[in-house]
Amino acid sequence: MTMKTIESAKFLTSFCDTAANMYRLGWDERNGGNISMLLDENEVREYLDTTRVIRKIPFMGVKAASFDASPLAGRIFLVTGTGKYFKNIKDDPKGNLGIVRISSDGKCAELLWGFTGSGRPTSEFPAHMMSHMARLAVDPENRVVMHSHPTHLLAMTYVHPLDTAAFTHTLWQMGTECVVVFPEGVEVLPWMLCGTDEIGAATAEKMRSARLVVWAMHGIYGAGKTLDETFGLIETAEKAAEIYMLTASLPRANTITDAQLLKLADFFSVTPRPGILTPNEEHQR
Ligand code: 2HA
Ligand code: ZN
Repeated sequence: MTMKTIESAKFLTSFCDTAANMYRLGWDERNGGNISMLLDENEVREYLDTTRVIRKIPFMGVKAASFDASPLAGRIFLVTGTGKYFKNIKDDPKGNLGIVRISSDGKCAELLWGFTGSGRPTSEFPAHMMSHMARLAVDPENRVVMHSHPTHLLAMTYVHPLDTAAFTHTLWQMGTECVVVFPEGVEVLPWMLCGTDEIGAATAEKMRSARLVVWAMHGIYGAGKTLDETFGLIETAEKAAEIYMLTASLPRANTITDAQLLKLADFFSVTPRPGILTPNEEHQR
């Protein structure tokens, strides 16, 4: 049986297009950011002999005792490489991306395609795998985890209180669609050392209640069913943060009130995260 060339696979071309868009928007300077996407095994088999493992790659930055990817054993992911630049992904997918399967003992990644030379998955692979496990537990259709450094969200973490309720409330106020796009709000983590299983576990814990997790003074994690959903979530939060940064130092003459945000949620049939909006309150925060 002749196989189709993987470079033409929709899952690969849309992944490359998404990375190119993220780069274009300035979210992924140098080797900043990383994406992982759960693939459908039957679809992968149209392009690859999945019995052929190129090499086995141990997970980096994790303590074997506290990191267990075995719930994902056998699952196949398309993932960006460590040290690779988003700028270069579209022109050289095979050198910058890899398709890996989580080994049956959950201890390493089996390379099926890509990472030419000695490439390996992103340093944030533990955070990605833990986030996939957390999201799959609440949404079996979740496939994408995405990390990047969107400029205005990052700026906002330097000047805005970092608690989840206050951060969410401000973002919801900064654009009419925000409460509809991410009604569960955004979770916020304090600054932590990246690339470790500690930040991975903390991110995954927050991912149980939200698809967006802000890493203070670093960036954001997003999760969703598709590349478009996940990209769109980050894009919407980033746009709101941009409006905030454009207006935070100016006297606020107008705002969207809590009553109006509740009206929006009601009209679009979404349930805003409890504890953030106060009916009848004219928030001018
Ligand atoms: O992959 O963004 O957080 C580079 C990063 C690490
Ligand atoms: Zn980062």
